[in-house]
Amino acid sequence: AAPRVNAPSPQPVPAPGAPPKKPLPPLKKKNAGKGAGAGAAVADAGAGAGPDADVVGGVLVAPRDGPAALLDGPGENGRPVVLPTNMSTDMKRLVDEGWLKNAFNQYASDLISVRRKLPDPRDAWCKAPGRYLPNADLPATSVIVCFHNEAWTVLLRTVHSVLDRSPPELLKEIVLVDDFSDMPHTKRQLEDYMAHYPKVKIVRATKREGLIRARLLGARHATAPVLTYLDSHCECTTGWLEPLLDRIARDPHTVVCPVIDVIDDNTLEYHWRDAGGVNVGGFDWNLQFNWHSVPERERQRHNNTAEPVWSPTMAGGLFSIDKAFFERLGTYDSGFDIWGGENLELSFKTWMCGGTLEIVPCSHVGHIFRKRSPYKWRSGVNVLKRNSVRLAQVWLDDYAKYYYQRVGYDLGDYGDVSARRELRQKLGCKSFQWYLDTVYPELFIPGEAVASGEIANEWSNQCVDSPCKADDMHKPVGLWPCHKQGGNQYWMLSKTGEIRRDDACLDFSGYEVILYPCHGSKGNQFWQYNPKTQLIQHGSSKKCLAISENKQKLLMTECDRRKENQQWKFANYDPS
Ligand code: UD2
Ligand code: MN
Repeated sequence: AAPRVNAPSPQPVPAPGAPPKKPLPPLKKKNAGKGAGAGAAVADAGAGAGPDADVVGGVLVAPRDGPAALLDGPGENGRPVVLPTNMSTDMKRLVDEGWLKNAFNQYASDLISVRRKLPDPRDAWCKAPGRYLPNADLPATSVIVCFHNEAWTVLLRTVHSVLDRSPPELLKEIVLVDDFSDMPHTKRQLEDYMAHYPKVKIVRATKREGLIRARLLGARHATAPVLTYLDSHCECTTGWLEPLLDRIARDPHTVVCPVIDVIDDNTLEYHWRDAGGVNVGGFDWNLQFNWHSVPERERQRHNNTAEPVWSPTMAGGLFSIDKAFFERLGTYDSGFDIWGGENLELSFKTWMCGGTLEIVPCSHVGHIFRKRSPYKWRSGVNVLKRNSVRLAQVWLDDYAKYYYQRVGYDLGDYGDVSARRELRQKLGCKSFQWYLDTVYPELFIPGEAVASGEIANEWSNQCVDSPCKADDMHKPVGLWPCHKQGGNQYWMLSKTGEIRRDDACLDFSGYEVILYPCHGSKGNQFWQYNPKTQLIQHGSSKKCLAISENKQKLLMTECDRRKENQQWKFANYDPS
């Protein structure tokens, strides 16, 4: 089950078996003139792959050049597909089935050409003559796409967008790695279809490997000097590849990511952000990836917002890397299972072992972000935690403890990491301290906190509780029976008086206590804890944090040290 939104969770985050979803960076819609559905294609069920599609060997093959009829088809130019509200029961059933299997609107996707046109989201800076080395001087790449039970049209659209929008001399091959799918179309039908595209190789895992080992399998079949990884629900836009390869040609220690645009999970609309809105990657002490705006010190290194920017981490799915450099870095930890953590592993070691990680605003690739994971994970193991513990054990040095605090110091069985430690040793990589100081100085370090752990009210046995996801921002903070497992009940009191977890701060502006991104200027986010009276007093309002009579709600009230509903134990208080 997906983690609940807006409700406090009794479990420490991340919830086992369900990948916490990345908060999406705020979007700027650029396709003009589109209010509620205006300009959207209202598709009818008969649209299919278009009138001019060829049938080859019983399989629909997309036409070579988008015929005029397709230019205005559903979803063309990245427009949204809006299904009619008065669907027949049969259609509704199909739509529901599509959502169930894929966690996106497969029905809508099936109406869109697998070779639809997209807007060109590039900044003018990107198109200046001579901006990149000539193609003849760029390395060719193998594009590796791993999938486990991907929807047919979505997978094809990924492949076609690569074939159609990559200069042939730069695209050596597409390696499709089937991670032991069982959807019928992933078998013979896929082979028959791809037989018409000689650049596409299909590699099959003989058991479920998970995306990390599937990517390694793909790399073993790749023959180009550069590897480019994409998820199986992507669409590449015009000119996406050259700016990536250009960076690697200039320095093969540079690992590059395109800007990841959002393909709407419901309408498949292509949303893109301009160069000024580009974000870079970070992480929090749950070892979860997150997005940030480009920090000031990085902005100052550039004359134009379209220039490649340094990023502390990558989202994980979409990047290019020099194959030899990837191998020198020891590729991925093959002990990582199914999903998660590999993005931070590669990010940390790229920086710590002599490379650079960049986001290239001239390269845009769309991705369908899903709100839940549609496929099966391993049962009985918290795969993500296991991966994260391996990551922490090898790369975080003394900082690993901040992650362990979050999981209540319960590391579980994480296998053997000695070979990965030797690798780090052998490569002579820098310390995590160096990484934090040099690459990610913005990160809040829990060690600088005055108090940390749960904020418990003994009278009610309730603790302050929130998953602190992007969805929880600007909403009231919750309560939940204290569970002593960290996670959603792990808070820190910073030296400057914030009560925070990572980038989320307790904030009071006169109505309710809400979560708000930390702004660092005290005001509504300034709290004082008195361990003697156990009062938590708010700076600007002078009110105190309390629990309602029915023990269900947090509220702010006139301070009174005799009232049990205002007394809090903030764990590990140490003002020194
Ligand atoms: C993000 C990344 C994803 C990966 C993940 C962390 C982006 C846009 N996406 O999550 O690439 O780095 O974070 O691990 O940056 N797959 C398999 N076998 C499996 C599970 C997944 O082949 O057992 C495939 C899946 O079909 C997809 C890819 O791996 O093509 C990534 O999986 P996802 O789309 O569920 O991950 P996502 O985008 O939530
Ligand atoms: Mn994905």
